[in-house]
Amino acid sequence: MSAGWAEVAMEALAESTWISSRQAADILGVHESSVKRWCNASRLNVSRTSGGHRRIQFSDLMNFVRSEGLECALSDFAPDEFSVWQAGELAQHGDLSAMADLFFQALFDGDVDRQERLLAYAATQGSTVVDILQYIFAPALRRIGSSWAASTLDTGDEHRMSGHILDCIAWLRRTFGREDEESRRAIVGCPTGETHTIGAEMVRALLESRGWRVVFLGADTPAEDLVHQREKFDASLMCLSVVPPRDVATASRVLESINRLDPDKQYDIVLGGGLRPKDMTLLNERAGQVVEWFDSLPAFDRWLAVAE
Ligand code: B12
Repeated sequence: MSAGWAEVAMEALAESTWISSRQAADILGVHESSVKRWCNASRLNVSRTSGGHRRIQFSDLMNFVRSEGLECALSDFAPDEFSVWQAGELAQHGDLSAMADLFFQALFDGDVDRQERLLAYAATQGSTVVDILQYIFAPALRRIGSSWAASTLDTGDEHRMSGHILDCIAWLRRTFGREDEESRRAIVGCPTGETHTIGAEMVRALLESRGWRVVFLGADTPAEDLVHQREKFDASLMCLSVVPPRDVATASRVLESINRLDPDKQYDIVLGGGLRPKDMTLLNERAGQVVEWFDSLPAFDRWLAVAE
């Protein structure tokens, strides 16, 4: 009885790993006619659906890649190429949740090569820098925070995994950052007392991927220095990250100081992090000017596209 159940389960598993000749061609980066030729020549195992379409077992395709010495981005992910391929298929349709789960596991395992390979693969499947920041890194950070709060990750894991994310942001910057001759300049940092720098690092990577030159000031920067560096580099944008437990009081203090130090300012100030819309209404009333605020990087990216 149980052997029968196992057989059915194995068959169901095998069934779910069949791919079409078109999908095999996409995986290998070749024309579908090549795949059909390899099937017809019995070099690649193939079955037919009742409608006569070719179906290839994913594992047969990977064995074929290895035995023929072909290039294929997925072979670097052995032995779970199939999960990565499935995550990539979803990513192509704008759903990065499966890729985010694989990435979180690679963070937990401390597998730096795999972290970068997953990001590179997501990019080949159409994910942009903004997608990666918002739908892979941000959920991973939230999951790190909640797992740490629930004691399923210890402080060492939290620090180590956050460190990996910072390294991955640096990798994104190296891979996708560009600086044009006429690059606009932005100051990016965190106000006094703020030591959560990852939101600001994400903003830096996003701006650099759009060709901005970023003057990065990092954690805990007094308002005087924000204003001084802005002036020194003639930046047209100042981006500040304010993350809980820092709140509207921190944001309000830094804006009031900037207003006092630089009453005639001609540049945009943009805030992001943990503030809520009602905090922003309060802040804008106090600051006597409209300060832009974003709790998501795609929204900031859309604002930049209009502002540029
Ligand atoms: C990594 C981390 C740390 C690291 C930071 C390392 C570093 N270099 O940044 C360290 C270990 C230093 C740390 C310290 C602390 N942390 Co901490 N930390 C985190 C964690 C896991 C990630 C934070 C993060 O990077 N978020 C950045 C991004 C991903 O999230 P975001 O803020 O939502 O931002 C999004 C948008 O708003 C936007 N954005 C962000 N900034 C900006 C800026 C601009 C201009 C724009 C346009 C957009 C934008 O981009 C993001 C993606 O969409 C969070 C968990 C979590 N839920 O976030 C806890 C968390 C924020 N930390 C917390 C706490 C309590 C602390 C400490 C007080 C712990 C302690 N007892 O010492 C200290 C505080 C330090 C301080 N003085 O401020 C709490 C806050 C709880 C609360 N509501 O008050 C959290 C939520 C963890 C938890 N579950 O309890 N932390």
